[in-house]
Amino acid sequence: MMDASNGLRSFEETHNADIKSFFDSAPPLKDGEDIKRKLEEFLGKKFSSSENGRPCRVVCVTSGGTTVPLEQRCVRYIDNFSSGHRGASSTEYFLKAGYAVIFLYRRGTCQPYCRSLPDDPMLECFDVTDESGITVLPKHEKAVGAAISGNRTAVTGGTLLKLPFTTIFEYLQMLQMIALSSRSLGSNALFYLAAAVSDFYVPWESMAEHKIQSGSGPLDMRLVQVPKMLSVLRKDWAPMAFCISFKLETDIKILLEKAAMALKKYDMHMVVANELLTRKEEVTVVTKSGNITVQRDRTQAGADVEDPLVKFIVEKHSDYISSTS
Ligand code: 9Z3
Repeated sequence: MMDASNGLRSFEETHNADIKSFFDSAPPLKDGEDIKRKLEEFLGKKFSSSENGRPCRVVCVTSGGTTVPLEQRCVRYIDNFSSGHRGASSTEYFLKAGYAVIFLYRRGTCQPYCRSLPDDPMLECFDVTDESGITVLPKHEKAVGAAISGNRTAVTGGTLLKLPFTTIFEYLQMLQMIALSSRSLGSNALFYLAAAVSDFYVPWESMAEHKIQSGSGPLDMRLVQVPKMLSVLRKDWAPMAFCISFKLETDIKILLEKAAMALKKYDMHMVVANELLTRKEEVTVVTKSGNITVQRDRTQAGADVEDPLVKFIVEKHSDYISSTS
């Protein structure tokens, strides 16, 4: 739609058009129907259950980085550093706090309850016995036991739903699906957007179909900006949900300023600001009423910054629920 007064499109109209064109041209999710069914089943249980008379709270934790394919039959893609540690550990703390968690994670990144396992657990934690059976090596017994039982209790208990993505196209379509399905939870829904989302992408229709050939000299490629979905998540997809986004910078001097801008621009309830090198030690939670620095407990070996961070968020989410009911 055009602005009748000067024939120019407003910022909002352009933004909405960018979002529409992103979704219209994205390759449809291969297992979209299956994901929808899993979500409905998972959330269906949450609507009907309430603990201690309190309606069930559901958090969508996003985790790991999105890829940007360079070819439709993808051989090469742009990626980012995110390990998924933040999302996986936060998921454990949200489950501990009584939340049901939709863990939207990048395939192959860190998983809840598996953080104390070595890189290749199958090969490093197990051994073959004389009778051709498999045994857990004593030094890994505790970690393997905790991983299996933690994961099983949450998944089979119906409090953890894991949904994997790889590309930016999959991630944003799945986020939209989750947000729309969780609308009816109102303020009991929480979005904790820790995934490192690509800022630029190659639109599907302008992407080479086949593997780009190396013989054709230097590669010129136009990447366009990924439309920011945070404002549409807040305004349209799940307007009652409590929304927390993350801001990552490598230059500490601009971090808080950028986080404050995101808070305002996308109308987030909180923005968690973190710097690449210190992200496991401390974060700053930026809110409309001020900034709070959260640090991991350095007196305790192996303590996570996500422990006090999630406790703080749960408290603020409770205040929000009370203020909206
Ligand atoms: C974060 O800032 C996360 O805390 C990290 C976690 C990705 C740094 P790891 O996975 O690291 O534990 O290795 N995530 C958000 C980054 C992001 O893409 N934010 C967007 C932006 O900065 C806003 S949605 O523009």
